[in-house]
Amino acid sequence: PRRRAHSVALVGAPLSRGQKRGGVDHGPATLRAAGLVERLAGLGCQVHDFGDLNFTQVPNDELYNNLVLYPRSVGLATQMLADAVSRAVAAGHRCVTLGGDHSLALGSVSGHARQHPHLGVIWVDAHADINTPLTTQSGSLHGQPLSFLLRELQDKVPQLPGFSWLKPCLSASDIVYIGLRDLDPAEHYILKNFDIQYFSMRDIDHLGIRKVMERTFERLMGRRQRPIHLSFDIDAFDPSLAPATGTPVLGGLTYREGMYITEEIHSTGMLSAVDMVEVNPLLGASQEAVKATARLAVDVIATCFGQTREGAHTTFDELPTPS
Ligand code: B3U
Ligand code: MN
Ligand code: MN
Repeated sequence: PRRRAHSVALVGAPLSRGQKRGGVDHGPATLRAAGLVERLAGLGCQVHDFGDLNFTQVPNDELYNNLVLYPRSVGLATQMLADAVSRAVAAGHRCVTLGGDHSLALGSVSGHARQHPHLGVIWVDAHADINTPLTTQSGSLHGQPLSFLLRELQDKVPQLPGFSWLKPCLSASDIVYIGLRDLDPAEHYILKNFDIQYFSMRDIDHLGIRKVMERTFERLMGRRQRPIHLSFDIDAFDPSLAPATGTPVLGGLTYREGMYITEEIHSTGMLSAVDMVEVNPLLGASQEAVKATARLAVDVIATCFGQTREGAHTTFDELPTPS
């Protein structure tokens, strides 16, 4: 018998104000042009493409604290995204958010948690994205979303203009990182001090990706099953595979490690929402580099929804017989 098809909602979130480089707002269009809808449909998914959200830049969006960029624009956009993700999940879809920069996770995780308060987050990234507005060196909000989402950090996070809608919805024990290799000192302090589980690239070298995934699920689902939110930053991959992104860092995931991560997550049956972020079509050295990055991102999403490296017999109920 065929596996029951997933119903997958696509929400485009062309957000770029969480960082400084232009072009990442074309991420959703780039992922669609790489054949995302067709690939998911080919896997037997029912695809509901909700199109792209229409984010407007808030006028006079001055720096917070002389440093943090576009707080009102990011706050408003992620509020809209939270509503869209919450609605999609409530309607029974698995929700895929197409970025856009990683500050969008403020909205996607918040909206997902509105429907599933006990979700667990797997954050695949070269970076920890857990600076507070008081520890950030870049001022970019894509390096900070998890500080706003974590309950344990709330007395360290100031109220930003545009963020009054946001309530922390995660505990430190609800997050596992995979792929880290570029942390700021304050981020390392937070991970250690709040006992947040992470598997750096060194840990992947040491343990192998199989043990990393076993320990990830033990941490998040050892006691009981829960919905999973996968927040996948394409810069987790090695820059040789994913060059078209804003902050590439040497020594990232191989293609096989990336596919293994998403195959295992699919196998849990608990994947409920996915973010695919930081694909920037203006940053590849060539059109080929951009296409390779987009194809890789589509492979990640397709694997989340059942594509396997051993193939699948979705189109055959029986073999043709000679007549
Ligand atoms: N940790 C640095 C760098 C960074 C974070 N996320 C990305 N880059 N993509 C920061 O800006 O907070
Ligand atoms: Mn990120
Ligand atoms: Mn990153």
